[in-house]
Amino acid sequence: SYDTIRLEIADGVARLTLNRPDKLNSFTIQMHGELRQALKQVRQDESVRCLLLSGAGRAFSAGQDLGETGPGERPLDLAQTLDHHYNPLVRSLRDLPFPVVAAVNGVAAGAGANIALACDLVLAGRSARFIQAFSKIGLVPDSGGTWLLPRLVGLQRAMGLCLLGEPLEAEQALAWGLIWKVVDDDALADEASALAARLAALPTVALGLTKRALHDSATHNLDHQLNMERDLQKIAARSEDHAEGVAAFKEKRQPDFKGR
Ligand code: T3D
Repeated sequence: SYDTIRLEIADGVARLTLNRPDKLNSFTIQMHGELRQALKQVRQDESVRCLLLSGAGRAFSAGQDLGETGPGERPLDLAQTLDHHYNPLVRSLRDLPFPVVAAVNGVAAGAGANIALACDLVLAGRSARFIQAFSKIGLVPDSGGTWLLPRLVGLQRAMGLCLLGEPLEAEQALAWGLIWKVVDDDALADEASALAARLAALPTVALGLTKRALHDSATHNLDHQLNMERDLQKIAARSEDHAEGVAAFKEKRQPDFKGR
């Protein structure tokens, strides 16, 4: 079991909760270590068909724990922090072969914002705020923010968010296409669980490949992407769930997908 996170796996859904509510679920080295372990566990568990990431208490995450090292003791080489902790975390969320949902239950600041956005679908409570807090402390947005934000909201809005570091309210984030859906705060847990359960009942192989194709499209031209679709379709077509989907269609019944 873990100290700084919680992990529960049931009915095809892995629920991973950042659990340092007193410090707004900010990231420490210990939390990064536990997240690495948990994500490895989730990846190896063949029953898992969706990951749901959320935060305990009133925040999703306030990013790096700025108190972890005292003033003047901050590691001078933040490249190491990114190489060892944040970048592998973003990559492992991206590389999971099934959908990852973020339920943003409150403020998501700094790396906390960009890790939420690195998930495949982002659901937010109405009082959630997204803050590219980096500029306020003389840092550059990290955890993929400078790559993802221009793609999600366009260069001008990305620029404003990153340079000014002001909070973006959930409704505005939705209007700008940063996130999938906003729900009332007290409905977030149920809505997020329902979405995760729904995703976990879909054909997981196809969803995992779809996620990969959409994420990789950002760096491909059309020819490259057409070839990728061909290669992934070949894999999807060999899945049991494809056969089940077609059989269910022909028999006019609901499919029973197994995630294989
Ligand atoms: O190592 C590296 O730096 C590399 C990686 C960098 C990636 C990053 O994420 S850099 C960005 C780091 N994050 C921030 O700069 C955000 C700092 N926090 C805030 O701006 C505000 O706390 C929030 C806007 C997130 C929330 O504001 P509010 O008013 O709702 O809450 P609060 O009162 O500020 O915070 C509540 C408590 O959480 C408070 O502790 P206390 O006084 O009750 O004991 C506060 O100090 C603590 N807290 C909040 N954020 C952090 C934190 N403690 C440590 N680190 C934090 N990031």
